[in-house]
Amino acid sequence: MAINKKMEQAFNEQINKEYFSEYLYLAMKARFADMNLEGFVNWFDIQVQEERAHAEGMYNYVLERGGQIELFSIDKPAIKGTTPVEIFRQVLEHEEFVTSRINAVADVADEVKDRAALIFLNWYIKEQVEEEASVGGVLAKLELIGDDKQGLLALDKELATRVFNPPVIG
Ligand code: OFO
Repeated sequence: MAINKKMEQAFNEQINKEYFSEYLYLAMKARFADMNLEGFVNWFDIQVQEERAHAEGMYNYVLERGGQIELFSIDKPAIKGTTPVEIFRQVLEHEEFVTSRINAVADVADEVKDRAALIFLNWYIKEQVEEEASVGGVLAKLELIGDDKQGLLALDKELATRVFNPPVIG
């Protein structure tokens, strides 16, 4: 069954949000490179790859359903803060926003009674729980560390160990 036009539009808009996330994290990665915090750079590098995988997962799904891809312009990312803790507050805020957008796409699937899309979107709904937990974990540590440089370096070391596992979506 061909994908409903409203559903297709919701997916296309979400693909843009995922690419925007990739762009935002790419910009943030550079900020941490400027601060010589290589572990954070690694963390953002993986985040960038994950966001691209999220976008591609939806892209492939729309095509699989016989829908049309429409790519929109990607907004220029604006980083609000300058310190690691300020940047991570923005990351959490952004992930909460993305969660609300994914839920909105699921609402459309509900509305047009697209059960296959709902099942597909379940992966993203669960992924957002993980995204918020992982970002929230780093933010909590940064809040705890405060101005302690040793603590920041220890966290940087920890984040250097993060590895990219290509997600199996759907
Ligand atoms: Fe795609 O999860 Fe973050 O934004």
